[in-house]
Amino acid sequence: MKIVLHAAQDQEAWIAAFRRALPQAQIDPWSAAHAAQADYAIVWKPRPEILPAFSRAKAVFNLGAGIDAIPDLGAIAPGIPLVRLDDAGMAEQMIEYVSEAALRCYREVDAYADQQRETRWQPRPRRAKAEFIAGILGAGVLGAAVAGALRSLGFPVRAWSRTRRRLDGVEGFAGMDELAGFLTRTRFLVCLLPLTPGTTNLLDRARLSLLPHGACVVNVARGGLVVDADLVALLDEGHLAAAFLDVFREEPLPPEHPFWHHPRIVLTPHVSAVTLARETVAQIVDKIGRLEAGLPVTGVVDRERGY
Ligand code: NDP
Ligand code: OXD
Repeated sequence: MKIVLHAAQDQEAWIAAFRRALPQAQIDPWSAAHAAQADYAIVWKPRPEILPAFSRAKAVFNLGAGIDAIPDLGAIAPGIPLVRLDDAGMAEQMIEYVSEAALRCYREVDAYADQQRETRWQPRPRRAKAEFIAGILGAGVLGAAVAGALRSLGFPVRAWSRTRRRLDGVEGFAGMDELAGFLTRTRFLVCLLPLTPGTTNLLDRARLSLLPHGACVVNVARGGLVVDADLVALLDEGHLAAAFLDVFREEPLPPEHPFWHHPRIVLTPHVSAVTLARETVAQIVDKIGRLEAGLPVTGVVDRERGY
């Protein structure tokens, strides 16, 4: 079996890890000649000329959950499935990241930190948990996992998706018609949508303004989902209390970007859920085994929907 791997980062380490897991396979870095012979392709942030060369591959695997870094989905021949990571250890990491942010907002950790700086002893009124409604944009692999975790912390949870999802104990909202209703009562908003033409700039001033006064926003999906200037304006005006941002339109975030020094923004460098080598290699190897056996695999991207 011939596999070609092209990764914008850590390519040598990925090749070594797949060689260890599949010693019988020939695994090479991309070249036009290797690609033309490849049974499988494994890519991360491929350059545009890479993908059309996989003319006889049985599948192209993406070393991540989001496929927005693939410049042109049409560049992969129509009969070749594009398979993304589903979970592969990322759900647990997302749960940790979002739960920390939720508890930090709900328990007003930052307000107490301000009081400590002012040497001020002032218990704040206990907030009603029933009013701290968490809303997840996206009810897929990661959104559903985060929704379940926030439920088990005792928060009321709602989730918005393209098609209606039925998740245990979670109020479901679907489609553009129900987005305003979803946002108006959400005090803690988590964005876990893929970046597609249908979701780009979704969280603009008009939509973020629908959140109740004092709401917190977490973006762990992609920077292009949020209009940066609108988010900053609503934080400055006090409509939003805080934002937790892990993803940005441009990464690394340029040093002059206002997010860096905003007092109400907590910023991390795209680490909320990293691609874990062991879990990722195991998942892709398992899927190759299934495809070789003629069995279906999960995580096949629907190119029409774009995710
Ligand atoms: P899934 O494909 O499993 O879930 C996507 C969800 O978004 C689905 O519920 C889908 O609806 C919903 N959705 C898509 N388009 C729309 C739309 N136009 N309107 C309403 N809902 C929509 O993806 P994952 O949960 O695995 O991952 C989500 C995203 O998280 C990834 O695409 C990636 O960008 C990001 N990510 C970020 C990481 C990080 O480190 N920061 C790590 C991993 C992922 P439906 O259920 O109807 O299909
Ligand atoms: C992903 C990511 O999409 O790392 O997997 O952001």
